[in-house]
Amino acid sequence: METTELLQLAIAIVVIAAVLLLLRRAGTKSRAKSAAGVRERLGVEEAAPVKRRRPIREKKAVEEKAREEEEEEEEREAAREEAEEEEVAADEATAAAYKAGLAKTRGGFVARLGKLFGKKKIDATTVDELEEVLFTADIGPRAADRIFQSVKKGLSKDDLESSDKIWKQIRRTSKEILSVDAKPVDMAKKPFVLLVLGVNGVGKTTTIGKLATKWTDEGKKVLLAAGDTFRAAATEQLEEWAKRSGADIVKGKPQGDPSSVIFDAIKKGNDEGYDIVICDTAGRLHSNVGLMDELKKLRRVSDKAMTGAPHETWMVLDSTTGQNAISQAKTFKADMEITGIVLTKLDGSAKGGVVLGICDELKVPVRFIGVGEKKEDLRPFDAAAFVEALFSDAGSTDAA
Ligand SMILES: Nc1nc2c(ncn2[C@@H]2O[C@H](COP(=O)(O)OP(=O)(O)O)[C@@H](O)[C@H]2O)c(=O)[nH]1
Ligand SMILES: [Mg+2]
Repeated sequence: METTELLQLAIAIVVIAAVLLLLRRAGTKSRAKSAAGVRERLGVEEAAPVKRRRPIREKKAVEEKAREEEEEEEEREAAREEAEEEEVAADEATAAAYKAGLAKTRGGFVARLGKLFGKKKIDATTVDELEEVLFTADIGPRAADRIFQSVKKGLSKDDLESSDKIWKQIRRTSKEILSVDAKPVDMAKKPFVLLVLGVNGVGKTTTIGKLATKWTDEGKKVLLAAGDTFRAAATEQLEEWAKRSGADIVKGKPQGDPSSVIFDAIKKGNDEGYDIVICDTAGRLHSNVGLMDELKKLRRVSDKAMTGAPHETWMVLDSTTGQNAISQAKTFKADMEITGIVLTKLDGSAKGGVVLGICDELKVPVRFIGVGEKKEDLRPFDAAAFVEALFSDAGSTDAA
């Protein structure tokens, strides 16, 4: 073949290829057009291509999820608010119980202080009178002096002219005195063994009954040990509390050995999976040397029944006895390890300020306060709530 022929052939091929290409393109376009035409005629919208359908579904799912999360967050918020309201209500109940329990004490030395600072002009004689009121207030001489010095030395001359400033200082120092540095009660041991002691009639058995009620209500398995075998009535009284609270009890023979009752109770507590064993004890007068020996023996026997027991030893003090309660606590503490104080009968006492003296002189934490004879009349001690309630009628109520 000649070159010209070859060239012509090549051109023809290119032209044919170009024509074929053009024809294919036109075909696709007209197919699309006809489909659009049919849709148009039928009045239907073009369905979203498969590729685009998924993002919309995903978008919807994301929106749905966001809405669900928002609703969940709203629910959580509502629950939080409810819990906070309950907390406030619980605090209000505590504050009310403290306030009622300290009414008589407020009528005592706090009212006298109120009269002092209610005067139009506070001057040097007011400060002298403050000293007198504090020292005769059943709060113990050390606590009285500490509060007095904090006012006299801690405030400037100008501040001393303001009753609000003086009240604030009294509040602040009282709270400092009451905030005894102590480890919180560790009830993790099983059983947790609590020994309760104190002189006759201070409220040991009643306090044990209230504690048993509180702890059984919390779902704990509680066992009481009737360690006061000197008086038959004491065991009956504890039995009554056991029945009322749903706790179990280990009793001894009348006039029997208290340490054998406590030994048996701790053993039973250990063997039968009790959470708490509370041991009641007899409390003849603290001047009775025999009692101290007896109590020391109880501690030794407890440790034999379960190494490390008792885990806490609480002394019960009757606030109506005022400074006598401080001297009782001092005598006991000289001989025994005391890890906590329960101060009873605040409701009937004008001498509730004694708790200041107890905390200041003994440096033992007050664990609970008794504000009545009923099972619910036992409150965990709270220094801030105590100070608030004690001085609630007086001057500025700003927290110290
Ligand atoms: N008003 C009041 N009375 C209490 C309180 N605690 C105990 N009592 C009463 O004090 C009396 C002696 O209590 P009790 O538990 O038998 O003292 P115990 O001898 O130490 O065991 C009883 O009449 C109790 O009802 C309290 O917090 N407030
Ligand atoms: Mg008793």
